[in-house]
Amino acid sequence: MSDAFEVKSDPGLWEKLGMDVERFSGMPPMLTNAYRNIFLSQKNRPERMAYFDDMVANIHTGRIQEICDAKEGGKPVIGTFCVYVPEELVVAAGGICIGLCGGAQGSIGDAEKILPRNICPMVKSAFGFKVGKICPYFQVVDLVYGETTCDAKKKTWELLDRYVPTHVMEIPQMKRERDKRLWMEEVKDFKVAVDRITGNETDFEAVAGGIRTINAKRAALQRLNALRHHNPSPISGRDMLIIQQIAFYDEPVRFTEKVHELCDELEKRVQDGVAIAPKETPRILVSGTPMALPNWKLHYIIESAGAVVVNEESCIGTRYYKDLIDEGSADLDQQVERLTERYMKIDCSCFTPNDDRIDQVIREFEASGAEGVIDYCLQFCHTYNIEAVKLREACEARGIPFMAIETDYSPDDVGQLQTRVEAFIEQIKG
Ligand code: BJ8
Repeated sequence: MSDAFEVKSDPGLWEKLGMDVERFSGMPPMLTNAYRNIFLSQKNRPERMAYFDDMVANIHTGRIQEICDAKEGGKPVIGTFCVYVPEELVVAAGGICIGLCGGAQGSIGDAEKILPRNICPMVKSAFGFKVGKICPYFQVVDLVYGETTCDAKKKTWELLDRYVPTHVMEIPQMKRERDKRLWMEEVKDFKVAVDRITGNETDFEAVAGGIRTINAKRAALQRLNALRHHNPSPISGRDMLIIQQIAFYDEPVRFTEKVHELCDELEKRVQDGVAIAPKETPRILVSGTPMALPNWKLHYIIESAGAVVVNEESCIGTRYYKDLIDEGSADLDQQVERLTERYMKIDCSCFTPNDDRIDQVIREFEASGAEGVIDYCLQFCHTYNIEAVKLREACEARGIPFMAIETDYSPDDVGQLQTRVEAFIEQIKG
């Protein structure tokens, strides 16, 4: 399988999208190599990972073509950078929601020609993808929806708007009643903006459909995450990570079906005692900032050091799917209200206070059978970095081994991280 795997190219399609084709042509071979080394080299992977491997192979071709076809059919295509943007409303309008956060080092240089260097790599990577014309997803969206979660993002949107129409939602920073009211108005405005693209107002039935579709997707991911919590784990952390990353660009109904098929296989593996690593393998919960595609750095380091990642408390992880929306609304107003309530449960560190997140990490630590917490913070993300202080205190008070790391996308600190992670795993082994 490993040698047969190839990330596909389609220069004709990329040309039509206005990309820098010559430069982008180097990307599929690089991704092919990385994917073979990091994912396909694993022994005893679940067979149903084949679908997700295929999604990676088609990341710059087949899936892009599907999105182009939908767009030609008048469906809105909206790019987002945060799990606060309510994708239910995009799906309700028949549209497609694509996560555009950047996880690659290759676009950072493009961004740094314009943006300051000392800001979050996720923001720089995404911005660089657009200005360098090296991301087909950025090229295909009708518009992007940013938010005011952190300073790096909210100020970058002002510049991004020069390259692609950029709307901004105001995310409150506290969770009082008045903040919830503000957020509800933002959700309503978002619905209007999406509907404006189609020219039709989405009604109660359509919104109910959007909520059902995305609830089903989140429920499938919950089922999958619960299955990997078995000890020994039937699936590796890096395979879980790639699935959670694909959740941000795949078609949601098909994705849900494929996640359930994988879950069926994992259930069988659990019954038969088939695992990705032996029972005594140290189990790590990773918490913190999201890991956008193709950021696999920390998972690869942890699992290469002989541990297994059993949970991601992250927006590309449980923060994305832990909460569903009540489907029993009587009318559109109630739907919007319930949608708003669900989104206000997201415990991003941009909020103050945000103690719910600390409690959530502890709950997930217990549910996953983890033996240590590695808190992952992208460089210059002040809110997660400072919140790590409280998380450390909560872990230490319970005798939970804890390590905080701050890193970016460059390979420069890999050796140092390997040494630290190996020492942490030794500590867990006692
Ligand atoms: S809800 S975590 S997706 S904001 S890591 S860009 S915060 S400096 S990504 Fe996030 Fe929404 Fe919160 Fe989730 Fe800024 Fe921090 Fe960078 Fe971040």
